[in-house]
Amino acid sequence: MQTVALSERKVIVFAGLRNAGKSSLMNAVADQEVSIVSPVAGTTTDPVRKAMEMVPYGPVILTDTAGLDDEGAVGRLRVSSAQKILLQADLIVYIIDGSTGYSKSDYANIEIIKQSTTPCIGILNKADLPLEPGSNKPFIDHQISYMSFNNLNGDKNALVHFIGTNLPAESADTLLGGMLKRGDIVIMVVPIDLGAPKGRLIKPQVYAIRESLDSDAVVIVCKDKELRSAISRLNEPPKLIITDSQAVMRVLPDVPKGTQLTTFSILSARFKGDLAVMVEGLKAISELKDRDKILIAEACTHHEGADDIGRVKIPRWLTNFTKKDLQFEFSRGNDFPDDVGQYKLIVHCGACMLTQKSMHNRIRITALTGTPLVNYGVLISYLQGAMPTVIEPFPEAILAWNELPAAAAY
Ligand SMILES: Nc1nc2c(ncn2[C@@H]2O[C@H](COP(=O)(O)OP(=O)(O)OP(=O)(O)O)[C@@H](O)[C@H]2O)c(=O)[nH]1
Ligand code: SF4
Ligand SMILES: [Mg+2]
Repeated sequence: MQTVALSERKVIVFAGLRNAGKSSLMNAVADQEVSIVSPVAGTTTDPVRKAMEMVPYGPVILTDTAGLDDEGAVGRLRVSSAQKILLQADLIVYIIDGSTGYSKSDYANIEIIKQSTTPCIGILNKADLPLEPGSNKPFIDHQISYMSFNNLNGDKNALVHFIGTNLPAESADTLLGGMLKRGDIVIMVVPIDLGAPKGRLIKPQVYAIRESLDSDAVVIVCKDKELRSAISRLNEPPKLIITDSQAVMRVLPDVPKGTQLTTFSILSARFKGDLAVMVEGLKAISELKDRDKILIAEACTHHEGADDIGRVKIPRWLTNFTKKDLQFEFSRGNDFPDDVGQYKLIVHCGACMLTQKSMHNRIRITALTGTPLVNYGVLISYLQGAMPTVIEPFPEAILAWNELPAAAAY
């Protein structure tokens, strides 16, 4: 059976107040007891996730959350965690207990969700019980499409259909986004050094190979020291060379005239994030001062090697480049801080484990505070002097580069 990476699945989040029936609904969609259901308010504390194929709507991750009205010091932490999960949603299913009616807090939550960019649908739950008149008001007032349901004998197929048909359409974007056509030759440079994961390729490399094959392009994969020999055996120059960021300067002298060059990280910045925003973020580097705080954000946890890219190399390179006494802080996994405004620069990882939606939300939160954001690849190419060569295939990034102040554009 083909497995689908978690980051490629649509994230459906069940949200609402305590006891609304969020866990019961998630179980109804999953058709199994994934999350604990009980009459005790506040049963679900940490998010509960279930990956499934929602036939015929595609691969999804169902996510149950703590009630948005949880109380006390720990309760408030749960609410904050649930709110972070909402930011990652491709679709929010907001549940109101129709037997008790909506509360002010339901109304306010739906108002906030409606102002965000995340699609939301409603469920008026416990429809087997007498419904409180006007329970649907928050949905009606905010033009949220909703259905009534009950977990005792409600039609589960109708529930799945309602959710499935409201999932946002597949993003048309891909890593290579129309860069290749039939017969083009693309060379991928994949250094197999100590930093490379044992026995496998990283996700952007795998996706780039697959997308090139889908475009009927010819793919050659080699290490940096074999690049010159690979090119010399071709009858025509390759259309595109994609390299690991850390090998870009070794690759650059071998790139034939007329061949485009970019890096896997630049492609990820464009696919998962916003390449122009990240190029614009480079302007912060020439403005950094002693004791400025910089956040290095990694979207997953992994074992930290002695020369870890995020923990060790990037702080070292940035310090050497700026010659400033910078203060580095680190975040991992879901722990992206709320108060990003305190940082002079955010350096984000390639986000291969994040959904496009989650990364866009991080960019949006950061942009609201005016904090510059770059990713590892954009930063590394910049520090190595490979800009703007590696962004030349992307006009929106070149435009951003041309608008950088002179001090930042080398
Ligand atoms: N009558 C009726 N009871 C329901 C229905 N859905 C859920 N319940 C009951 O409502 C209570 C709360 O259900 P949960 O699914 O645990 O609610 P929740 O929103 O996950 O609650 P927390 O995890 O505490 O935030 C349980 O006793 C369920 O059996 C329904 O459609 N009809
Ligand atoms: S790029 Fe980010 S999400 Fe991907 S493996 Fe590295 S730290 Fe994890
Ligand atoms: Mg629950």
